[in-house]
Amino acid sequence: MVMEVDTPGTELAGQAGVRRGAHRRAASVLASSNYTAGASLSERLTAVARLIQIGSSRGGADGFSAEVIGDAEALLARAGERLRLSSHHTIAVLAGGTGSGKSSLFNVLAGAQFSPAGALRPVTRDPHACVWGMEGAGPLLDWLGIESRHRYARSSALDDGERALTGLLLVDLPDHDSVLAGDSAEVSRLVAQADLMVWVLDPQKYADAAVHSRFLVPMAGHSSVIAATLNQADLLTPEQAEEAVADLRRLLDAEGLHDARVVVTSATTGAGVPDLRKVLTDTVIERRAAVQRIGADVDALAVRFVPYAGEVSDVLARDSGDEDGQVTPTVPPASAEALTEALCRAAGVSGVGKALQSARELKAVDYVGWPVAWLADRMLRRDPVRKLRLATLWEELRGTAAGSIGAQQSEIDNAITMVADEAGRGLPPVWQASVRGAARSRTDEIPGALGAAIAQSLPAENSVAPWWRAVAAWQGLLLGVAAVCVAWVLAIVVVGVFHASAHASSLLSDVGLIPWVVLIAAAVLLLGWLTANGYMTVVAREADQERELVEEQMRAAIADVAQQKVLAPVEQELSEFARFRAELTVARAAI
Ligand SMILES: Nc1nc2c(ncn2[C@@H]2O[C@H](COP(=O)(O)OP(=O)(O)OP(=O)(O)O)[C@@H](O)[C@H]2O)c(=O)[nH]1
Ligand SMILES: [Mg+2]
Repeated sequence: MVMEVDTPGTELAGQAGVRRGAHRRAASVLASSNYTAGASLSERLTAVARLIQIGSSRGGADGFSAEVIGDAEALLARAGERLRLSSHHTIAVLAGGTGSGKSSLFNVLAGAQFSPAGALRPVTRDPHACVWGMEGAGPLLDWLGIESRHRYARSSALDDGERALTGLLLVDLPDHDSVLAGDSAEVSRLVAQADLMVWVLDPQKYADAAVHSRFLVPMAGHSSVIAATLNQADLLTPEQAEEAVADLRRLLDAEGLHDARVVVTSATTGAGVPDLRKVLTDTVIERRAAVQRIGADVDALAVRFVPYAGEVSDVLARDSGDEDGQVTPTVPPASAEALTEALCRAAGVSGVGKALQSARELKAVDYVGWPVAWLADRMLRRDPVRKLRLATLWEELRGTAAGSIGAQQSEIDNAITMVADEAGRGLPPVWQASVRGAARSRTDEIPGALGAAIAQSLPAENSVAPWWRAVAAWQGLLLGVAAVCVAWVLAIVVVGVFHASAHASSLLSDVGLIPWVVLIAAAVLLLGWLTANGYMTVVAREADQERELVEEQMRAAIADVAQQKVLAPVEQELSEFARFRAELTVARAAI
């Protein structure tokens, strides 16, 4: 039977509350498959594989339970093998306590005394199998580990009633009591490998807590792969049998096994055996038991992943978030900004900016400054100090760029911790831990990256602006004029006092010129001072603008460092979390 797929009006398209994304993907798989439930199952198994992949790289004390991951891997392996092996066969096991009549029923169904039954307990030590339609069953029997001498076939002489059972692989198991006595591995394995579990219960022990808690309860939700037969009914009066069945039904319902079929049989008289045969026939004809069984296992397993996905209600919330009902947590912008700020502080951005500004101003003084002032500086031996200051400033700048910010490591650490805490807020502990890990994954690279960020933003050298040179020429000219004036005055004084030359030009002998010349000199020097002051203001403003610009560039480069070294790994982890939830939703969403 092929179910119609995702067309308006079909049950699938109309189903409310199932993820649309899952629908679409499931639909595309369904469209290419003959097995409706199988296709859905394969998508769910793929999701389980992704859950394993996500979970296994996040183990450890705070991480995913190794047991859950291991069980998931075992389930995948088992499902893969079962689906790869004959899909034409349905594996049904007869399980239950010793003496309940498993072997007797097996023989009645098989129509021959294949598996010895008896009064000595326990009788059946090895599983026996009977196959209706042997073709292709060999590998399946190998997989189940049934010994050749315990394999029987009903391939010939199938009458009409038997033909309906073609494809059945019925297994008579050892009792589950010896399971509890320690010989458990084989029965547990076979119960896990079965597509349909038929629990053979006797009137005395049908409420056996061991069977219920160990085998039945974990299958709640997929009770279609479970049937129970109350055997030895010939030992009960009809009323007693009715009462026992009602009681068993109540028990199964309380365990969530509403769909588990219950029949009443007697292997001795054959009463009820046709009902049991019908349960088997229905299952075989449907050919979905294998798929349903694995689906039940995926259900049980997926629930164990839920604690790693946060609130169950969130996982199932389909009305919020994006189209697929998934919410991808993000790093709060305020935390990202705080991180950039902290990295800027750690890298000393404002210090670098100020140093650059000072270096510029100090350098400009040589060109734009008032020559008299720096002459005075030089004479007062202040100049070397300034030069030295300039050199060290530039070295400091380059030093910062080379990444010498080790002293600020704690500030970086604190900022990263804050980002990780904010980004992981409200997430399950395993993801909080992994977000923290992701945030720290590239911490070692940060100091170097900060240095590089600063280096790339800084000008290559403490260069000289062309206009500084023009001003320097102008200042030189003014200084020259002032010097000429001083020389002139000196000349007049010399000529006047020593009458050095009677023929001296009036320009050199006219004492009356001195005040004028002094005035010119003063004016020129004043002009130089004003020029220096004016242009130094311009230099200061330009240096300030450059500082702002460079700081902005440094901030941008450092924001990039924050993004690459901290935020990107965190965002990657958050999207892994979202992916985990999406995969879990698929794993849990049976069609
Ligand atoms: N009265 C009655 N006795 C039954 C019935 N089914 C089985 N017995 C008897 O119960 C005893 C045990 O039957 P088995 O079929 O060997 O039981 P089993 O569940 O296979 O037991 P183990 O192999 O030990 O796990 C045998 O003596 C059977 O004859 C039944 O429906 N009615
Ligand atoms: Mg037996």
